[in-house]
Amino acid sequence: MPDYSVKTVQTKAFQDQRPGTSGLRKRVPVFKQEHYTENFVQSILSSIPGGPEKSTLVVGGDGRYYSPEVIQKIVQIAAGNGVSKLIIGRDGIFSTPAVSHEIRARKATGGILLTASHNPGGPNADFGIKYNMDNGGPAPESVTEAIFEFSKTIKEYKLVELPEVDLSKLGSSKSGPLEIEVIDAIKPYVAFLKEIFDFDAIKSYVHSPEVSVLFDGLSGVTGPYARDIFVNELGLPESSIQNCEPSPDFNGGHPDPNLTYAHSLVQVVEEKKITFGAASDGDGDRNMIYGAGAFVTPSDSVAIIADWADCIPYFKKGGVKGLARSMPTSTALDRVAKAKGVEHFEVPTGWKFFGNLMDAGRLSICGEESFGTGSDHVREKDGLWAIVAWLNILASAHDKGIKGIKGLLLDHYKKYGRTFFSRYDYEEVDSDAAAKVIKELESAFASSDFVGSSLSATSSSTSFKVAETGNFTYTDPIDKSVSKNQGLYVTFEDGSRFVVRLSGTGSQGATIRLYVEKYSKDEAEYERDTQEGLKPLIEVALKTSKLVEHTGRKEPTVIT
Ligand code: VG1
Ligand code: CO
Repeated sequence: MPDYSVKTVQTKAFQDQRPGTSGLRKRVPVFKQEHYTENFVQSILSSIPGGPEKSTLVVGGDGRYYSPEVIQKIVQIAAGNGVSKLIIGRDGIFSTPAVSHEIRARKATGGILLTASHNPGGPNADFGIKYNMDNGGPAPESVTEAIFEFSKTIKEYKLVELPEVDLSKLGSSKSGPLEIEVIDAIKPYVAFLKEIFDFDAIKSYVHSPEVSVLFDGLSGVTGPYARDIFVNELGLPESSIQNCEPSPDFNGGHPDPNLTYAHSLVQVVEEKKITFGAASDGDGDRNMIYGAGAFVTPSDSVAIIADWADCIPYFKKGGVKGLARSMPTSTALDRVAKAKGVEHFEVPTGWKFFGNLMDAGRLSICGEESFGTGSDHVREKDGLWAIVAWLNILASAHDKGIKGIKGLLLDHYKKYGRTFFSRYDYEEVDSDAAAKVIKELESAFASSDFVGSSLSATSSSTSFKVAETGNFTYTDPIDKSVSKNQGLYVTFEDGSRFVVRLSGTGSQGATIRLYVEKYSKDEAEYERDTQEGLKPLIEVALKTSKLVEHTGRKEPTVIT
């Protein structure tokens, strides 16, 4: 008889296991330290509201380097903590939105997601672990803080020594006290998308002669999902998808769908004049929409999806209850909410802040400027959902004589005006230098004559009059929890603004994010280059924060 008794392992606590914007993200060698991963898994299980006993957890991730080993650890520690059942994606492959859906569909207690999202993978790159709740959404701050508190003083963890689980074999089995079900994580999710969208309309649209499609999985988790959607369901050729084999190190790439990192997509789209190109990130929750000569900013994307929601069966049936965006995301969505007469919300950065509003039936569609778009069909942002939503909308627009991505963008600008938006990222900046930038702005805000003063850009003889400044604080309208220090903002009298905040997902040093936004109702600007349109504002933001002086960085690492 094998020994299935629970063993208690003595450990030492680590002080650096505070989950960030989206889970705990560190370099693989950090997670490989003795007890490090086990401590964090135990801290998660011990922080599950209601306890881990008799729980059912969904487990999976983007298949990045070190995932198989961590899944085996989770199996043992789950068994040691009285978890009843684990539902695991075959080979550990499970996109973040599909985990969210599975938790909801199976009424599971929660889920453990193994991903560092768009961060590179590999032996010296990033790994990540995050916990999602029974609503399918990322744990709220109250739970992530409980996990952190537990991790700081943990003295022991519990496990049952079990034989290695074969993750390639579908089906249920008993592993000691634990039931394990290895499932096909692709099919239920794709079936769900087919309920949400009008696949017949999409199918006829993508087969019309002037339309061509290219999806790039960036060697992340969405590859098998995309093959099922584009090739099997929509009947497109294999050549309509690329980089669709999940790879533990994303084939040496950076699985972040933006113009810088998704160059494999951008290049082919431009070369072949593809009308609809799209990509998603490592774990499948982000998306980029990009056709030949037409890039959609994520802030515009969510506004357009909201504006056209009626052509999507899911919203035709259930209606659009409310709209929301993260604070740094452009205000394009607010104008749609106003036109539609629905509530709109501004929440801090991070998807966890949308969940309560959705659960309360007050939010249907939301987005973040960081290539995150989604709805209340799950409780995570959802890359493939957004991509299929765009196809559904383009099909409907096509019938109304609006052609392609560019046609849709111009139509939107004519109706609402255009919001120019850009984000400058300064990655792996020295932490002290980053702190100085924040201090610089805080002291500017503290001076009594800053509001009302004019900040001028020498490059274009434009000046901006400061209307309001602050450090964003959010009070959740549902549970009244308060989140402070969510980003410094300066709003100008013409409605432009800039925002500065520090990233909560980086794994090394500090990353400064600078967000700039300008609104225009001048038709002459609708086809203007974004960076050109924002130049004076960027100059003013850099001058006010003394960012170049403090960090020594003349240029950002990435511009989106
Ligand atoms: C970034 C983005 C944020 C997003 C988060 C997780 O966070 O700015 O909008 O929700 O990543 O996305 P931060 O704290 O680094 O700015 V993902 O695709 O990594 O789950
Ligand atoms: Co992601």
